Amino acid sequence: MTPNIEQQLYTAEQIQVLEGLEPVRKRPGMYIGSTGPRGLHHLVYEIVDNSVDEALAGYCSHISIIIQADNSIRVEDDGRGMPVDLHSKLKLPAVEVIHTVLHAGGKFGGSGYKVSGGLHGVGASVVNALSSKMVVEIKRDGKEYSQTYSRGKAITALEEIGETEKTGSTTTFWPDPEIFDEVDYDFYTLEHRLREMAFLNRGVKITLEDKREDRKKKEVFHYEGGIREFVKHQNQNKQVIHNDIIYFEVSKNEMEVEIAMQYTDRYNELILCYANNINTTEGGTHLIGFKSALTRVFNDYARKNKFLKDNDDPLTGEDVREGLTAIVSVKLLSPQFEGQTKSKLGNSEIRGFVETNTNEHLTAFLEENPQQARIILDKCLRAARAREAARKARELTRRKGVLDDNSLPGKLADCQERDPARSEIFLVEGDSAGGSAKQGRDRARQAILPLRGKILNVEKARLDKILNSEEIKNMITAFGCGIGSDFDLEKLRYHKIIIMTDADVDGAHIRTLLLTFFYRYMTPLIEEGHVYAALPPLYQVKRGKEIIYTYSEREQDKLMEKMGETPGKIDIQRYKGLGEMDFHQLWETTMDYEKRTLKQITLEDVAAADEVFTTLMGDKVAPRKKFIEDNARYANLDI
Ligand code: 0RA
Repeated sequence: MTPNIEQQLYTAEQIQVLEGLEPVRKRPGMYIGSTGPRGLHHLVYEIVDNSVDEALAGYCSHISIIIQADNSIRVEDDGRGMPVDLHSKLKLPAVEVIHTVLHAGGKFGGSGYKVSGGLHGVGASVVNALSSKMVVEIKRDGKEYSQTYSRGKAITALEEIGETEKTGSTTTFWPDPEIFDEVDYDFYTLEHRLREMAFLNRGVKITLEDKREDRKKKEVFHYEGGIREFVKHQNQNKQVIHNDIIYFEVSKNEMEVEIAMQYTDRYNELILCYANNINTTEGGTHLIGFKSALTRVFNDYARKNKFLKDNDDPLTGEDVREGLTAIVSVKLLSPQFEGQTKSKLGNSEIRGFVETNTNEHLTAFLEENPQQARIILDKCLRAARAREAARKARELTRRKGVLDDNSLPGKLADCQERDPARSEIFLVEGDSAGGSAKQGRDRARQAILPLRGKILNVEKARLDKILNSEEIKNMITAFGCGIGSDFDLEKLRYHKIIIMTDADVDGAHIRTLLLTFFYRYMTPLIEEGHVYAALPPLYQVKRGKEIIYTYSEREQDKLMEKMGETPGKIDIQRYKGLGEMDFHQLWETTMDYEKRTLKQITLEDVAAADEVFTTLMGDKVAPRKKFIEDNARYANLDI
């Protein structure tokens, strides 16, 4: 059957719509992940990525990012300037095609080695689609050009606006308030990613400046040492156990691997891996290659140099990674990203490439540096002995039933519900608040586990000791999903784990200890968003029969201001702890599904989290003091 004219027109129109940027505006999440803060910041990375590509091609040395007073973003580079010549088919300047046609990036020949790519090169056109306004200025061939776009379309032609000796590209964009929940950039989020970019692309100078009122600030990221300085940065608050950062870089067959590593006296490992500057948090072939090489090289060296006797068991992967900080960065032509969040590298050729080169260079390092090799090997052997002790401790506790879910701790007041998705558990500071919580709760769906005082700082203990801590054992049994390498999220008995501590320094400390434990030993709990902090009120304000609770100093100030307008006797109570509330008040203010505020704990970034936890929980005092001072003003708002 021949389609009628209406159908034909409809089809033609559809095709046109698909070529433009309408789909991006219709389903922004598909292109930038979300329309929340993450997506908003992602726009910046897309634009910066293009300038980084220009830097990697060897034409650009400085990239400047400015958060302007109106929350628009200006990205300037000193590269060749985007191409302005006419596209042969579309009869439009190349720069216009780059900004108004989806997937236009990389089509204009030339730079060749295209390595970066945020959500993989969707780039400038997507940012244009999601901006109420975008201005691109180009300096090249002695001239200066400008073109303005809005919501995916060019709204001016490309104009010549002057003459210049310089070259480069500048993009300014205003994220569309029709698309984004809130347009407010966070300096620290940008700072973190841009510093990372500067580490990963040594020599490129990236500056970030905040020009907003009361938030003025400027940072420069420029690392001639590249990822060596990245390792140094990650280890700055840790005790390193040997002097040199082990480093190598190999480029062959259109693949590139760069690795930097150094051991600390910690018990946990931090391996950050990247493919084309993208943080592959789910790992992949590069990580597998690196890990296999590591285990093999240390075992070979240990046997050969009699650190291990003939009948000793080999060192495990965990033994040789204890305390390791490493950056694994690969670059390749067509990266394949897999996994749930498209952050797992799939290219099989990379595995052998990384493995072979790590074997070769790490072996050479150990042979050339016997003293440092000895220090690292001693650490591996201690880890192996501790692993054996932990295995015994675990077996013991398992036999006693601590790690099974059929013997719940005595202190736990469990809920009746058996569906984890409908169940929650409150971890409550202190037995007295625990008592009120047990009385006030919704028995059907809320379980209570009181915690006595400070829990063990897992940052300073190995697994065998951790498994002997009463509070920690109670949590493991109550949650039901094991710990460390045995952890199984499927078995989690409550989908909400709610930390309820006093709104004071001790409360914050206990909360941090708990988060450290979850982060190190039950990471998926945080990754999957199961951990929350309850927000108890700071004040109760009574006037006549009216009772109002406030949850921050700011809220309290506002209320006082408002109440000041109408006279009457006001009675203010400041809560020092949860224990001062009776069970009814505790329910009403902090536990009632309808009225409470929960703050979900997210793990935006493993590297940043590792830094914070190390600073707050590790043993160097000066950086901790500085961190607390720097962040004191957020203490009541943020975790
Ligand atoms: C010349 C040719 C090509 C790109 C550029 C210059 C260029 C693009 C951008 C984007 C931001 N800053 C820039 N600086 C230069 C084409 C290269 C290709 O698409 O493969």
